[in-house]
Amino acid sequence: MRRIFSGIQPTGNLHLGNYLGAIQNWVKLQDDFECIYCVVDLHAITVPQDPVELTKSTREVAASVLAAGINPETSILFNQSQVPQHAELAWIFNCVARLGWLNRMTQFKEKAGKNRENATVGLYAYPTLMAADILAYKATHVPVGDDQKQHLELTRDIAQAFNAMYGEEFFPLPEPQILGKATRVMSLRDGNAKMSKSDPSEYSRITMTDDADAIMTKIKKAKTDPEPLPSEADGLEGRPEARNLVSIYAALAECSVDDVLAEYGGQGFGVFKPALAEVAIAKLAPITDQMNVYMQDPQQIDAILKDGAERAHAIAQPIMGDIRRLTGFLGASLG
Ligand code: AQP
Repeated sequence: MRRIFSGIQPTGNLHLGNYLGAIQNWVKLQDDFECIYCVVDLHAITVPQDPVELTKSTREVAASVLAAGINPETSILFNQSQVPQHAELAWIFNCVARLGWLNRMTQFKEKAGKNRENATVGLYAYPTLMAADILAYKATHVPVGDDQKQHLELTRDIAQAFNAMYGEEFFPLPEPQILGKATRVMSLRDGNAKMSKSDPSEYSRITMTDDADAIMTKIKKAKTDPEPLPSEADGLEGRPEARNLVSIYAALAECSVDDVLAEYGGQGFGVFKPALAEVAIAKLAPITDQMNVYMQDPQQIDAILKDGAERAHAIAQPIMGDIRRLTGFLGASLG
């Protein structure tokens, strides 16, 4: 059996990195896999959230995913907190994972920053919840951006440790699927930093709600160096901003970096940036329009998420029943 699970946080407007690193691949995988896609609101509250904004972002993220082409009839789309097995299994995994394993997680170090003592316990335990998200469905494949690779390795470690503790090959070891030409889209302001929803600069990212003017302005303002583009990919070495823009172009146009450089090698950014903006607008504008249609009907979004949650629950509940028995918990869960 091949089952996909992947999630996305409702922590603000989705950006081009989320689209190219995750959602574009989610859409393609629908043809070949049973797919479960989740708006991970339990993950979102690992950092402070305004409750009204969280509800709004949950609907917005669901609308973006639907607008990008997720079919809620063939795939399952829901928000995490509606299915209690995620939190229940995360607790069990908190009692399997070791402090030493979590201490190695680079995302916690980056997000906690210098004020580590003030970070929530939830932010620290984020990877055990992510392991629970995936393994509550015994998912076999997990499409993610490159930034989540380490968490996926931890998920495999947890699955293996659980299987060893309880003497059974209960969980599959899920495979990361790091797909596409832009597995790590970088900030438009700094070619060494990941494009991220939480970057304070609006100009660091293109969001799924940006209109054509905003996309053009942000790309024109993107940081670059004064050299023209090289004709070969080797020439992008040591030029992180140029590499990022060329990779974004290749991912959007669904061609190779070599193809992009064959066309634009020798040209300056004065020519390349408007061309990139046109490709981005052509790709994103129809999605943004469709997203706005969904956003005008929040009840429809809520109904899709509820239906998805019921179907997700129907898969997770019996698996959780088996986990409870293996663990030695008396009685059935009410959740
Ligand atoms: N810059 C990126 N390039 C490629 N893929 C990316 N993803 C995120 N940023 C990039 C992928 O998008 C999926 C959902 O990510 P997420 O929202 O769950 O969390 P995140 O990785 O923490 O994203 P952000 O934008 O950095 O959010 P904040 O700022 O709120 O923490 C994942 O598959 C991820 O790999």
